[in-house]
Amino acid sequence: MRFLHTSDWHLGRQFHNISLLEDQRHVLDQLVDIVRDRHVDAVLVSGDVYDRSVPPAGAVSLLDDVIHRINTKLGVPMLFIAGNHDSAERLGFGARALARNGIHIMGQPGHEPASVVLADDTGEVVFIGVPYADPVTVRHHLGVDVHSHEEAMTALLAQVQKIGRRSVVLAHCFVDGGVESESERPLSVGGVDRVPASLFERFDYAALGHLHAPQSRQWPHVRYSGSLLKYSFSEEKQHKSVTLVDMDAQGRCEIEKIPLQPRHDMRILEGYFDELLERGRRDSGREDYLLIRLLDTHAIHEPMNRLRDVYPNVLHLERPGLLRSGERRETGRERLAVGELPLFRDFYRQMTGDELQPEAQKLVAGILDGLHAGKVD
Ligand SMILES: [Mn+2]
Repeated sequence: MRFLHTSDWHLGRQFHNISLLEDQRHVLDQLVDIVRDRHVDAVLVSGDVYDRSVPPAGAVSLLDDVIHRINTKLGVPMLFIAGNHDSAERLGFGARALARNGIHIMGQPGHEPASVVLADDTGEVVFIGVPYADPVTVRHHLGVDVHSHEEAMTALLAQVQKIGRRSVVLAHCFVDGGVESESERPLSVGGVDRVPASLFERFDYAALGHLHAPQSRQWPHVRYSGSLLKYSFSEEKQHKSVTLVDMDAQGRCEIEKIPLQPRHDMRILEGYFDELLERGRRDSGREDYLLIRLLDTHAIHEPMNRLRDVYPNVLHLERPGLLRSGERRETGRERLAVGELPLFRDFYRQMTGDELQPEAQKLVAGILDGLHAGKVD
């Protein structure tokens, strides 16, 4: 049995007010190619299919298109569970009807976890779907007294009795010790959202979702595929991929990470303004989504617009050079290392090409004093 483990598509996500839909389409095209070229038997999506409980229309059409290409055209079954970003009810629309065509959407926690049996020439594999559910929801659905995510997941998995054949579990949760990224929405406040990896040991493969960095926990078969794209600058150094799993007749898994090539990479650039403008003219990744950290200690007029002349997708600008070091708690003006008069001198120089003369400096200093004393409007 060969299946493709993916998760955290987050269709419809915005990043710094930019829609990532075309970036998502770009990697999903690659995913469809992988399914076809590698003769995949099933595609798994372990939650956070959409970014929001009410996804934008474009995200719904994109999912519809991907399902059409993978399932209708290539005839490959797809299995989905809901993540903490999905609305279980909305994701689950038409699930019973779609299941007849090999689209298995396991949105809501039931009395027993939903399961799907797929077979190949070495026998059957049961896929068990444990959609995201917080302790309150599990209490409600199962009538058990659980308070932590660990107790909730334990209760859900306790419903899975003897399996007696090869098994794969799909779950959306935070396994203890996992590496976090900034783009994950915490499942609860205060760290009680962790579940131990040992809960998944007895399955032949655990296809996990929630953490956006690809990683395995404790055993190679308890694994996060990671998100389709980088969804925060904290993921700058990650390599996004989908996980191809080859399961043999005994349930042993061979794992291959297949990299995805983003339409725009996400990078952090650090340096001096003039140097970055210069570098940008030769940079083949000019179109990447960038966070730029300027080290200059003087004020620069309209740095964002000027940087965007060479790097059109600068999404965020930081000016550590203008901030006092080691005083991170201060906010706004208090944090500026450079006084107002020197800032104005920098501005004047950039606007006129001349230095502000001593006489004019005195005038500006007087106005600034007046402002601080509340005498000038
Ligand atoms: Mn996610």
